[in-house]
Amino acid sequence: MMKSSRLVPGFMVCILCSIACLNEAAAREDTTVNNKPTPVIIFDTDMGNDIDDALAQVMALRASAAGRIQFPLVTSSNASPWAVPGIQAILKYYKQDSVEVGGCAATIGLAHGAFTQKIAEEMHLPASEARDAVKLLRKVLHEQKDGSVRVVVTGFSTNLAILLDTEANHEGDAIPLSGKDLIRQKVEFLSMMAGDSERPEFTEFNVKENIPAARKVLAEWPTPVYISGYEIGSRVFSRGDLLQKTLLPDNPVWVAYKTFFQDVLKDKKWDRPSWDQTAMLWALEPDKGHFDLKGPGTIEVGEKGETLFSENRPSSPARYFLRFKDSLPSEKIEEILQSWYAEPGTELKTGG
Ligand SMILES: [Ca+2]
Repeated sequence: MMKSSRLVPGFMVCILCSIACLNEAAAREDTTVNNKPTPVIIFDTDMGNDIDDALAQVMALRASAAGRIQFPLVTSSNASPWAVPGIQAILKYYKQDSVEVGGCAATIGLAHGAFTQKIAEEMHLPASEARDAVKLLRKVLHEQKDGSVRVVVTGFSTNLAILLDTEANHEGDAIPLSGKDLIRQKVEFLSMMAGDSERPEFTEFNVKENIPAARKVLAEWPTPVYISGYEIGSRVFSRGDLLQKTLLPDNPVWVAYKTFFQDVLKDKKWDRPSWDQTAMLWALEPDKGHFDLKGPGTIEVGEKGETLFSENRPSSPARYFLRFKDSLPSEKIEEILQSWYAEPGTELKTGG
């Protein structure tokens, strides 16, 4: 059952002001800054295993709709046949179904499809066995301006590890660069939800489900890598009662959110950590100072999937863990994230 408590009106006003500020800021930032190309977000997600991926996708869609980024591609690391149509259902609702979607290149790791199947079927989208994520990653990277792409991975590193190993003219694609050279040329940085910077012995889910892939990406990815560890997202919550007021009832993200809590978690408290959204926030606004950084350094993946940070042996390029700033504790990050989710017009649902 949905919680019946209502928001404090002042808090709601604050959120709605934040939404307005976000839209105004988007308009201001629409123009190219410092002659740098508009950032391009490529989102690689295990959509279907947890609900935070869906909210991270909403953030990219809203930034794209405001002209702040380009958003040409989502790839799945969840091998469920419902992952791709689930992602497409959200794109369709947000009227951005020209975004390409690639299916997981290998069947590795947990592949839940509970909420993705529901939202796909409601949108009359069929299951998909496509395994074309790496093919699409190469094609879309090749099409972008040099240094413009920010890759956000909020699931397993499966697709990115395979991409790293591709040769020039992979499967006859006529792209004259290896995967590693393509990344080096096109990608500004990688933002990952993975690991834990406070508990080196902890084996975080995204790493544990494909340890060799995470190890390969952290060792070989030829750009800076920023990691939002378990300890960041687990202190920042998405709130069911707030989402119910700020997402329209037919929004597949809201349908997915309800389905996840009712059918998967079977939990009556509809609040969930924001692991994936914090990684997306960093990719969307790296210059806004939302987080401090631990690093640069090396992050190695241990035998059981531990993420071992070493500041004394800096790698080139650098790896960083995000850290909370004293001036922006988890509650403040939570407010910032909520301002990204709310649909225009949802103030009508709040009753003032
Ligand atoms: Ca995820």
